[in-house]
Amino acid sequence: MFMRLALAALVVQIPVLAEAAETHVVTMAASVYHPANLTARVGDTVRFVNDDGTDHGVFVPTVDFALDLGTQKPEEERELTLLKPGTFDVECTFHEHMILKVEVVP
Ligand SMILES: [Cu+2]
Repeated sequence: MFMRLALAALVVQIPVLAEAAETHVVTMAASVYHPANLTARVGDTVRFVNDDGTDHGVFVPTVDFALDLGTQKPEEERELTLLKPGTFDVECTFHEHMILKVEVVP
């Protein structure tokens, strides 16, 4: 009986222990990022999917998070792993109105 309870406790704990990093999909379509705001955890990945008929980009001007994933052609995907907490903006190098706000929590 005790053994069975102990096993049950183990099974219940597994989902907590296995809280794995997530992949958040952000699409580029009709020249907007969707969603436009994203909250994610350190270790998560953001996958940018160009579902549009035109080129887009992922450019981060925010100090300490700066990067440029380059030109993303229609149907191309790029991934960005979130390495530290904080907030930063993603802009498209081709369309200045395209903005994604990302909050990375510990
Ligand atoms: Cu764009």
